[in-house]
Amino acid sequence: PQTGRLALYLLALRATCLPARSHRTLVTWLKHYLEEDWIGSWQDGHPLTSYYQYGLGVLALCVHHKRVREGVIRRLLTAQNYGRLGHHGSLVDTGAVVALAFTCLEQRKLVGTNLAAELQVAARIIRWDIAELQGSDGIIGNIYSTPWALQVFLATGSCHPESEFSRGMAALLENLEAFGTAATMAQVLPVLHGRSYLDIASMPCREEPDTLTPLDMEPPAEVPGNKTVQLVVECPLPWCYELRLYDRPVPVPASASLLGVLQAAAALEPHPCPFRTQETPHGPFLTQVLGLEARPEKRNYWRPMAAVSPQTVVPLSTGIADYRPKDGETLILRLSEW
Ligand code: B12
Repeated sequence: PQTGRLALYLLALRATCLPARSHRTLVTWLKHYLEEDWIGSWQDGHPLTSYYQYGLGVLALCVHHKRVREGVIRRLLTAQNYGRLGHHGSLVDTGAVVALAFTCLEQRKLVGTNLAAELQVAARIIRWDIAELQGSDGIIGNIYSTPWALQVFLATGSCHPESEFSRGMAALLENLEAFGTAATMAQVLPVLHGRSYLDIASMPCREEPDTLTPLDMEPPAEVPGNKTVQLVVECPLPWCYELRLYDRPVPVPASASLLGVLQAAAALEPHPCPFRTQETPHGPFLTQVLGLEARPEKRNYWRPMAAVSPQTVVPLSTGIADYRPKDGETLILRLSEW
C-alpha cells in the first residue's frame, strides 16, 4: 500500500487550503491502507512499508481531524515501547514522525483520556531520545533528520533559547545549501518559519497573495579537468557467490557526481558496470547494479558508501545524484539489508 505517498498528499492538500470535499475519499483510502499495511499480530507484526510511512499515515489523518482506530495507534505505541522505530540511523526521522503523530492525537483530543496520557508519555520519551542524539555541532542524527527533530521540539513546546532547539536551528542555517531536492526542502521549510506539520491542522485558510517565485537553480559550476574514482561493488549476502563483484578505477570529469561515475562505468570497456535507477522525490534511487536487483520485499537495497580510510567506510548521507566524490576516492556500492 502507498501509505506514505497518500499521507504526504493529504498533508499537502490541507496545507494548500483546498476545500475539504475533495479529501473525503482519500481519507477513507488512507484508513484502509493503515489496515492493509500491516503483517502479523499487533504486538509482533510490522508495517509492510515502514514505521515512517505508518506514522505519516496516522499524522495525516489527525491533521484532517479524523479519528484513528485504537488498534492502529497501539501498533505504533508497542513499536516505540520495544525500540523498533529505528533502523540504521533512521531513528530520528521515524521517531520524530511518530512523536508528531502522538502529539497531534493527544492535543486534538482525538483519543480518550487514558490513551492520551500514554501518548503524551511516549512522545516525551521519543523527544528525549532524539535530543540525546544531538552532536556538539548541533546536528541531530544527520543534517537531513535535524528538521524532523526540530519539528518535534516545536510541537511539544520545548524551544527555549540556548536549548537543543536553538543549537539545531543554528546548524540548519549553516547548512542550508544541503537542502536541494523538493523532498528535503518540504521537511526543512516549516521549521525555518518556526512551524511543524502539526500547525497544518489549525492553519487559517485566508486568501493569501501568491508570493512564491520559482528559483532559477544554477547547475553546479563545471570544474575543469578530470578525476579518477575507484568503484567497488560488494554483495555480502549469503546467496551471492562472491563478496567483491567489481573493483576498478573509473575516469570522469572533475565535477562528476556518483551518478556520473556510474554512467561512465556502465560504458567502460572491456569491463562495464551496468546499473538502473528509479526516480523518487529525493532524486534517482539506485535499484540494480551488475544485473543484481535489490528487492524491497526482501528488505534489501544498494547502499552507497565512501571509504574514508582503509578501515573505515561510511554510508553516504545523500543520493547518488547529489554526491560529488573527490579525486582518488573509493566508493562502495554494497547490497545490504535494512
Ligand atoms: C525508509 C528510508 C529508506 C529505506 C527505503 C525503503 C523502504 N521500503 O522504506 C532504505 C533503507 C532503502 C533507504 C535507503 C537510503 N536512504 Co533513506 N530514508 C528513508 C526514510 C527514513 C523514509 C523514506 C520514506 O518512506 N518516505 C515516505 C515516502 C512516501 O516518500 P518517498 O519519497 O516515496 O520515499 C521513497 C523513496 O524516497 C526511497 N528513498 C528512501 N531513501 C532514499 C534516499 C535517496 C537518496 C533516494 C533517491 C530515494 C530514497 O524509498 C522510499 C520508500 O519507498 C527517509 C527519511 C526522510 N527524512 O525523508 C530517509 C532518507 C530519504 N534517506 C536518505 C539516504 C541518504 C538514503 C541512502 C542514500 C543511505 C545510504 N547511504 O545507503 C539510501 C539510498 C540508496 C540508493 N539505493 O539510492 C536521506 C536522504 C537525504 C537527501 N539528501 O536526500 C533521508 C532523508 C534520511 C536522512 N535523514 O539522511 N532509505
